[in-house]
Amino acid sequence: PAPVRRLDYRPPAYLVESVDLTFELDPARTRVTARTVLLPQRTDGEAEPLRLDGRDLALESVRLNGRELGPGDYTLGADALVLPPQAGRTVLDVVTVVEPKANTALTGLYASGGTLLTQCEPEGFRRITYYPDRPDVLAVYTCRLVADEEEFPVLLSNGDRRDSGRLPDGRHWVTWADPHPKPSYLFALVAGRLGHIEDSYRTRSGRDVQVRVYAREGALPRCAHALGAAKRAMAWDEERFGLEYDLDTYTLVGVDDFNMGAMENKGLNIFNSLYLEADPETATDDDFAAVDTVVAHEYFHNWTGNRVTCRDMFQLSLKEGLAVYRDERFSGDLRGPGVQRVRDVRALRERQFAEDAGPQAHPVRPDEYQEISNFYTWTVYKKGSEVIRMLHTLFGEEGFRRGLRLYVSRHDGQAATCDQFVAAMAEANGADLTQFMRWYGQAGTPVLDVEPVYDAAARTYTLVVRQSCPPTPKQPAKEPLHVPLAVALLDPDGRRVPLRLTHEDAPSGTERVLELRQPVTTFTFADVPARPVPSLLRGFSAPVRMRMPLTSEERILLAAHDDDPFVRWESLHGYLTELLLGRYRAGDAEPAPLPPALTDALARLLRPEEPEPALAALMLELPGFDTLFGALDEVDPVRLAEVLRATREELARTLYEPLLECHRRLDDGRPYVFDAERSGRRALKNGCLSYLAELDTPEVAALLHRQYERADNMTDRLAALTALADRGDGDGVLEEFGRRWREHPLVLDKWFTVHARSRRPDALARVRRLMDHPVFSETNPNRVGALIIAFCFENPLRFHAADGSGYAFAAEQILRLDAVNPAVAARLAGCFNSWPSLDPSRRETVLRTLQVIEGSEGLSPETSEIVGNASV
Ligand code: B3K
Ligand code: ZN
Repeated sequence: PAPVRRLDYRPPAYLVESVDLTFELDPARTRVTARTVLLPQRTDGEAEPLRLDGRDLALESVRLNGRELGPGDYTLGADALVLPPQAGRTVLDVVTVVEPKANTALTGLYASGGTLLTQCEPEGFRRITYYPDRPDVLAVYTCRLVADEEEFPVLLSNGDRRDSGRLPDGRHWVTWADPHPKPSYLFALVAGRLGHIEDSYRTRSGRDVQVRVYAREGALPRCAHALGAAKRAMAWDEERFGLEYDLDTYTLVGVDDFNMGAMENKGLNIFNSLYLEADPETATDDDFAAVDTVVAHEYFHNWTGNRVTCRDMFQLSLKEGLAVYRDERFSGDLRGPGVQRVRDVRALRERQFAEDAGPQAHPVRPDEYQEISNFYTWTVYKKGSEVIRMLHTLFGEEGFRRGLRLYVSRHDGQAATCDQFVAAMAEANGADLTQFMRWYGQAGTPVLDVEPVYDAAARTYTLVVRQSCPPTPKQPAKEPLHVPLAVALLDPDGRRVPLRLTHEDAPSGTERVLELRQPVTTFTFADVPARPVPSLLRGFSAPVRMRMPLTSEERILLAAHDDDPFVRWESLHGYLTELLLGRYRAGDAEPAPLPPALTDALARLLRPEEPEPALAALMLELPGFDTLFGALDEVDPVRLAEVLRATREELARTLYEPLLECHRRLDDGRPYVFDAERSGRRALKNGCLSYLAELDTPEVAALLHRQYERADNMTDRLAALTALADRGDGDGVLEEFGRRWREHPLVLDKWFTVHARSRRPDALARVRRLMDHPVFSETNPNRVGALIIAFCFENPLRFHAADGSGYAFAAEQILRLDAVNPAVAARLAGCFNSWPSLDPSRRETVLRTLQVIEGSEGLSPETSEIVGNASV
């Protein structure tokens, strides 16, 4: 199919004044009656045909301005209903029938257990009725839901509840009205037998908002944390940006079958239950934190996404990058900004950098797509957030806030573009961001090569910074970017040096944001009494790879003394990365012993004096497989995984006593509470446990089993289970966990994943067996994610097995799942994106596998696009 191109954008030929929907809900056959009032837009020349999007709909009837139309009056295609041009205000009544129960793609109207619900972003509304399904058509909606009262006591839609009543046949109805004009992708309904918990929130201007969380009755006791998160997010957005909620009710609903994490439908946010349910017994600290982040993310969309929406789907990062930026800041305020920053940077570098270096690389604002649902990517979300963070770095808190306020007030009620967002930022700060806009258009991860020169006689310190960016698909050549580079210089004792550039009269501050615009930029600092240690890219001030010659001593100094948490982490991480890459490159040669300076630095993290255990836990972790993989060519992934494992074991042996001691000290028996301090201590404690599990001593075995048995919370229990899973003595515990949680799919997912990631030689055989487990279901994205996707993405050792069994498994599952849920199959198909960096023999196997998938009949457009890009 021909791709959709950003530059082909044309304003809509018809706008919509209002939409009135009636749903006669039935899991097998739901009738949808839609009255749409349309207004033609072209005053110049001829009016255009009235084209309404629609997919997989049974059309029952069409009336145009009250007159019933026959098949001769319109054209009905596979993806549109086209009527002749209309000159004036047009009232269209369309009746369609859809089959929610048969809809396993989980887009449009579908069933999750006994609940009926919709997912419309990006193009699900066209699977409900014929409509101009594009984000720049904003309309006011009313929605009447009619359903059996027994089966569907709760009937929800956007906006405020207006009216309700009973019908003589046992059905009841509820009418909802949403006063805020919205694009169709923000429409939603939920119908089911659900309970709720609630609280109220008083906005800054004194309005009371009912905040409710709906879920299955049995899940309600686990929803209190999400309800609290919603209120925290509401308060945060008022405090930070002066943005208040705008309806009388704010409703969150959790469902078990959902393609993504959640969806920001106006006033009716719908969540994958994974991001709504959390209690100490069933959820880990990371799960609790994820609930905070995802709830806040959807809430923040109310202004950045809903009140101001996107002109077209190419502008997706306008709302997603911004909502991610806002949820990261929110989470940073909850758990400590430094720790949050390191976690966010780590995720970006492991996932987005890989995406940007592979066959699916695309700009933050893509230029073309075949399937927009494939563009909810790390790049659009996470790199998009980094681009916005750079604006914050350039303008500071106040300047950024001014820019955001201007953007929101100027475009409230509109469908906007990335250009308009950046224009508001520029205008509010009197800045020229023309060059900065390239961050939106240019794919690939830029590289900064930094060359430091210290001149002792002149007491100057010079940084020569060269920027470049590797070619990406369809973008062979790149232009220089506008890059903020945050720097400080440390003296040999780790103290910051006052900064004065040679052309300045006096020093100002000890931390600066330097701005790069040219391919090569030189900064010379004056009055530098001794060779300093540079602390560069502080806070990860730009999403780049930085190469800088630092000695091991300098890295250790930064890791110990820098006051920037990112630089502390990065210095050690860089050191460990070099070490591991060196060991991999050395092949079979006996590795040099670990340098004592490094093991001492790691040991220091385990001492009681370490001020931030959460950061220490992050610093203690070895670089992930994907980070190392991304730095190599012609990789043998099995050998790389083995280097990682062997180094972990060696570290555990070297640091045995300090690891045990740190674990003992932090295992303080206090009852579980989820907060930043306690979860940080648990992270460090369990980091120690995970290293120790590499060793086969009776002491370690006892420790693991004791923690598993005595844990009063899932964080500690899962840590012990994970550590035991690769060991000979782990089987009993694995079995116990599976039995204990067999009624609880979200917890069983953790168990599936432990099996999927296991280093054991029979990991794939066990994954296959678990696909027959009564709780596993190929129609549930969480189950598939926990077992099949986890194996293909997170078990490099077994996925890349030399006999090709992992690749064959992936291909078989992609084809099977594609018929069930193309979005899930397309996600899984991404497991082959890394093939260009594999060794020649695996490369060949992957290419052959991709060809087989590509050549299969009836492949969905979603999966075709991913596989097609990968095999070019
Ligand atoms: N905006 C939704 C994305 C839904 C896309 C489904 N294919 C979730 C979010 O980012 O908030
Ligand atoms: Zn979002």
